[in-house]
Amino acid sequence: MRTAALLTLGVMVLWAQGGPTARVVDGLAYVWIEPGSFLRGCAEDDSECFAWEPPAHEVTVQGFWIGRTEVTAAAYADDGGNLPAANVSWHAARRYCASVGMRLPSEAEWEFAAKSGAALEDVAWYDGNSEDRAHEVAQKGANAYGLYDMLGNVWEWVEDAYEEDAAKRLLKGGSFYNVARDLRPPNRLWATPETAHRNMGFRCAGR
Ligand SMILES: [Ca+2]
Repeated sequence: MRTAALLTLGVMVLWAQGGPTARVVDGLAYVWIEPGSFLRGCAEDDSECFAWEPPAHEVTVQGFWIGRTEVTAAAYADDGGNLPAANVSWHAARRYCASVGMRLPSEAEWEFAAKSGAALEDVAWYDGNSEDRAHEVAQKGANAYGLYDMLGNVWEWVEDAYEEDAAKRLLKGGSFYNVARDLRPPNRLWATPETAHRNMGFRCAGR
């Protein structure tokens, strides 16, 4: 593969044939997700759906960048190394993403990028294996897009408000203290945008 690197204003972009595929912002790697359509929400053959999951419906997303890992404590506050930044409110997560020229992913983008194709045990820290604590990012296997910890470790804020309560914002993916069912990509948690908790973090996205 033909590659070249460009380092400008702290943003490094790696090109493969056809265009950029990965770049580094604020020390964190971002992966380009090609546009596509998928069946979002609770699939008809999924017996584990929760009542708050939207029914399956086809959604098309444009191409976008998304963090290869959750934002780390080192990137967020230069403290805590490769543990995910946690205890971060939706407002603070949004401010951080904006400060590095990115934004929070939409719920649809996040769900599209959460394809796993692997056994949960291989890709996620959750109630069954985490010892009730967050782990350094990228210690488990990557998902089909090369993204780490989309499922489990810390819940991840997305941009969207909860349709049933517009004052709340959504979180995705479950965390180190959730059971396997909670980690299913269509599941969601909602909280006021001021909420901060040790199992809530985020990753950034952009175009
Ligand atoms: Ca996560």
